Amino acid sequence: MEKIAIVKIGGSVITYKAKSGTPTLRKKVLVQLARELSFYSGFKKEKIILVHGTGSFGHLLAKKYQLGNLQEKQKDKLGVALTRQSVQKLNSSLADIFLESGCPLFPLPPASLIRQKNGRIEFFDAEVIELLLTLGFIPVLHGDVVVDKNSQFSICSGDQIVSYLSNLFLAERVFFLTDVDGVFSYDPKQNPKAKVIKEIKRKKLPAIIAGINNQSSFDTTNSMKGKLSEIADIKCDVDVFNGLIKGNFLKALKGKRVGTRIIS
Ligand code: IP8
Repeated sequence: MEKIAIVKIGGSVITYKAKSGTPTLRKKVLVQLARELSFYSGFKKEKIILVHGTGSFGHLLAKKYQLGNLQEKQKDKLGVALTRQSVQKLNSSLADIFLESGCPLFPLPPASLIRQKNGRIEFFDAEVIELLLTLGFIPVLHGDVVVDKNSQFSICSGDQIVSYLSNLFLAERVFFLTDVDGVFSYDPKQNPKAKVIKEIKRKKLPAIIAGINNQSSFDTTNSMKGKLSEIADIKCDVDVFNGLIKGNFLKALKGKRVGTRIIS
C-alpha cells in the first residue's frame, strides 16, 4: 500500500459553534478546504482518509439527549436517531462540496462499522476502507453515535477514529485542522501571552494534557484535551494547525510546518 495520510477536519472549522440553536455550516471554509485538497491530490500520490468532526450538528443534540453519559444505560432512541441524522446531514453537505471540487470522496457511516465498549472502540470493520483506498477513493468518516456494549450507545469522536485508523493502517502523516493556531503554552482564549508550541515530543504530551482544564461546556468530547489524549496514542508525526486560515491545509499537505508538530 502507498503512503497514507489521515486528515481530521474539526467540527469548529466546518460549523459555527456559537450560534445557538441551529446547526450552521461554514460553507466558505469547506469550499476552500476542498479546493486545497483537490489541488494537492492532483500532483502527488498519497492515499488520504478524511475524518470530520460534527460541531453544532452533533454536540447540541448529543448534549440534549445525554449521549456522552456512559452511566446512562437507557438512551433516548429518538435522541440517538435524531443526532445521527443531523451528523449525516453535515456529512452529506461536506461530501457535496468536496465532490464538486473533484475529490472522489466516499462517505462511510461509522455507526455501521464500529462497536464500542465504555465509549472506546472495541471493533472496527475497516476492510472496506482499505479496499476504497486501493481503488483511489478518499474514504470519509465522522464523529458518530455508535452501539456500545455497556451503555447501549456512546459517542465515538472523529479524533478517536483518527487515532485508531492511523495505527491500524500505519499512517505516515496525520493532520488535525482546528480553529486555533496549534497547541498553546496556555489557553489562548484566557491568556493573551499564550504562544503556539512549534514542536512537542510525544512523551511530553501527558504533562501538557494534565495542565489543560478547559472542559468545554459545549463539546461532549472535551475539545483540545480530548484531542491531545487521542494524539498521544498515534505513532507517526501529527500536525495540529488552524484550518480556518486560507492556504494552511495545502501548505501542511506539502510538508510545510504550520502550527504544532508532535513528533516521536
Ligand atoms: O465532533 C462527536 O464527534 P466529534 C459525535 O468528532 C457526536 O467530537 C455525535 C457528538
